Amino acid sequence: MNIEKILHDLEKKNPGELEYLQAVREVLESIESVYNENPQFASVNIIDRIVEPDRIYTFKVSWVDDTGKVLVNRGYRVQFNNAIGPYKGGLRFHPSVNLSILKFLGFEQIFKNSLTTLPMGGAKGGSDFDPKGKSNGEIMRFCQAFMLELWKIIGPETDVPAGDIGVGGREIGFLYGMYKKLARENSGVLTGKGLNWGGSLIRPEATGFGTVYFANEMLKTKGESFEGKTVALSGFGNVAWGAALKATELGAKVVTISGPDGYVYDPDGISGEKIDYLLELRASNQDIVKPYTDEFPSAQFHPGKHPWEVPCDIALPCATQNELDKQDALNLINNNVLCVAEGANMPSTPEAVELFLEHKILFAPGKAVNAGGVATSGLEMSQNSMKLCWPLNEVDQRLHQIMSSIHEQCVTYGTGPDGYVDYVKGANVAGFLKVANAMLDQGVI
Ligand code: NDP
Ligand code: 2IT
Repeated sequence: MNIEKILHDLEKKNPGELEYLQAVREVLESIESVYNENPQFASVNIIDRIVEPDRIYTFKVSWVDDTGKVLVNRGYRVQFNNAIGPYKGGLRFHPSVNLSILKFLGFEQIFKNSLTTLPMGGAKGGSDFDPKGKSNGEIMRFCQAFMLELWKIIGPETDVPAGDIGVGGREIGFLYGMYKKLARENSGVLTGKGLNWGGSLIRPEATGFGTVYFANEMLKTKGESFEGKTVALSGFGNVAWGAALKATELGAKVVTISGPDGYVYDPDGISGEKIDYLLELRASNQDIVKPYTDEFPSAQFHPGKHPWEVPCDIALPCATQNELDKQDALNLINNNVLCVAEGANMPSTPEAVELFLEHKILFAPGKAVNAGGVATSGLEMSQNSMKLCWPLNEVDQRLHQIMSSIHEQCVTYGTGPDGYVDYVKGANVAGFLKVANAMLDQGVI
């Protein structure tokens, strides 16, 4: 495999799609040797076929704001690969959304979903719509207008979207309501649904809980645990919230959260009523940083800074792509970080990842660490198909098992001669092999 040639050709075909090219490079570098050792893959050109999405839909979303103004956004769905199951992946509503970001997320989702052990293909979608500051009515009308197009290309056995940045339980409700009306069916077509209408217990917490379960498996390899550890988190959305809850439950102290404008450091720990307060702020669409530091004087706000300068044992980046750069990685390493586990998708830049691996830090990538979210979506799909609802411990136990299995797969394919586990390689190789073999079985289609 000639990685530089493949990337050069891809760049020519997809100019300026930096995040997509970054995600492809990482996977190709990890799988190079296993690909070369298995000539059957090259014989049917798996590489060119796996880096190209099956299809990309873009559509216009017209909607009316509260003042009567008519606005237009762009909607997308990237159906990347369905070799092992129906397309599956979240929807992101954020002004930064573009095709490069959705292609990187859809590409990552192929391997992540493969690792979950469940039959799900890879996809991603969303819009450049900015939910910040919008009223409930505006969010509802936007979601309905978005679904007016999306419903034509999704279905419980074809493509099953869910949430991501800017899309949580409320948005899934509005999207599902409109889908149901248009398609005239009550099926499991979206995951992350409300508990009263087909949702699964633990799905809201699953990505954050799974992140901590995975990090705990990593720590166990060094005879360590969360007990008594200091945790730095970024973001304070769906993923960071679940991670903060579980890390605290396991005896750690979470000392940071962050937003695009800086981070909050609370040396007393962010737990209990503080987390409830943060949730209230988020639900009311308010900025969380200023009110939090007003309410809890022990906390300090560090404008324009990343939380990775705070000394911690465990770092869980849970906000967005490329939020942890080379300097951040150096800060963490100099402060003797024990474990870095990515709750977000691709939050560490390639230079940061290289440093973690070079310094043999316990480091694992998003596609392994945060797979608990989509895995629990898969469990929601199973419950919908069976038309029943599993109790909380059944879902939690299955989530636990899945996270342990993903950890095992990473160890199997990522352990080097000196015993250091390269989780990036492990996750990419394990995720790739299953999908590539499925493509091989199914012929050139
Ligand atoms: P949310 O919208 O719930 O939260 C996102 C958080 O990240 C918010 O606190 C937001 O701050 C912060 N944030 C957004 N952009 C930036 C930025 N440029 N710099 C710093 N902080 C930022 O999203 P999720 O928690 O669902 O998603 C977070 C990450 O986890 C994403 O990478 C997503 O792809 C990934 N993920 C999500 C899963 C899920 O099930 N939801 C599953 C697996 C991965 P503010 O609100 O102030 O803008
Ligand atoms: O990035 C992700 O894995 C998600 N946003 C969750 C996808 C899903 O289908 O639950």
